[in-house]
Amino acid sequence: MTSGTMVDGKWKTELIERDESGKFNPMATQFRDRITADGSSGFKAEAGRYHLYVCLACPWAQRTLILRSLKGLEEAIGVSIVDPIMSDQGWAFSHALGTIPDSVNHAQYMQEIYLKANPKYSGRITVPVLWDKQKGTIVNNESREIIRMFDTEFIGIAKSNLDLYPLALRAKIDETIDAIYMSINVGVYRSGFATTQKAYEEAVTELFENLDRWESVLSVQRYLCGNQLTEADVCLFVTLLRFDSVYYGHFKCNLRRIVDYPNLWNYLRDIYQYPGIQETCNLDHIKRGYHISMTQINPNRIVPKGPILNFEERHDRDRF
Ligand SMILES: N[C@@H](CCC(=O)N[C@@H](CS)C(=O)NCC(=O)O)C(=O)O
Repeated sequence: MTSGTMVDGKWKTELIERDESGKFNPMATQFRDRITADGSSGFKAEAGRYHLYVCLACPWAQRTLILRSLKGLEEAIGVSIVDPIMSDQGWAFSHALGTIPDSVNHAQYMQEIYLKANPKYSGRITVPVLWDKQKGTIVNNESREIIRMFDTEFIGIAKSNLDLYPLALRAKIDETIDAIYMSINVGVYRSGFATTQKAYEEAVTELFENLDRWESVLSVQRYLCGNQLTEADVCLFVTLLRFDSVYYGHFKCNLRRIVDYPNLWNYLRDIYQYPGIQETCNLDHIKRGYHISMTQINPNRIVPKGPILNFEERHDRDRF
């Protein structure tokens, strides 16, 4: 990957993290503050105060865009979209189709945002990033926590009262997000980034065991935690959306495609067709982002033409 890492505020180009057995292990993110409805955390939920930095190719970033859309937070929380092709300085802003330049910090590269928050920052320069315009710093760069804040803290600001973390299901939702994280959401990266046969086979086996398991859960209920859409579905959806177009070929996650799983494939289309979600999906950025940016996996940077998929085809999930 033409990617790099910050070390004490200096950009170093190097390979993505792997341990000595060839396994990929994502680094923990470092900005972990919380926005709260009452402001007790120092970051009060307010319209116009926060800004979101995303990449449309990135599944983690898409989670936050989906919550922003489903909750009706578009006017309250601004957004900038980086170029899907990573530059030799990491994520960059451009004027390419589907991008939105940085109207808040007027940065050229995402690394500038991290350095504004901490001039001595060491770590990866990732999206999504939630920026506080008032304090001039990063609130949080962990998608799972950002979606929770959007879902539960923007009371009276969010235009929709859709609740994706309902009280009665909270434990189940957290458990489900945990269960799909390493095995599926990171599992596809663990397969694709593995540098030994053993690490790859372990990851791909665990990935498909888990897809099989959720295929069976989805044969008796509409969504992962029952018959209502929750944050857990958003977390799985972003991986399923990219699966057949990117992870199947590029990351060698090729025991089966999502279209081969009747329940997962219908479930994927059900969520895609849920009002507000389709607008956050950009298959062009997704395909070019992965295939062009990850040159250690795809050195000639050729972007596959297919597969032909129709996410708008009628689904059968209203049977529940
Ligand atoms: N744990 C983070 C992961 C974010 C992440 O890894 N984003 C990727 C894009 S898909 C990224 O920005 N990678 C750049 C890099 O690692 O250099 C989250 O869920 O928000």
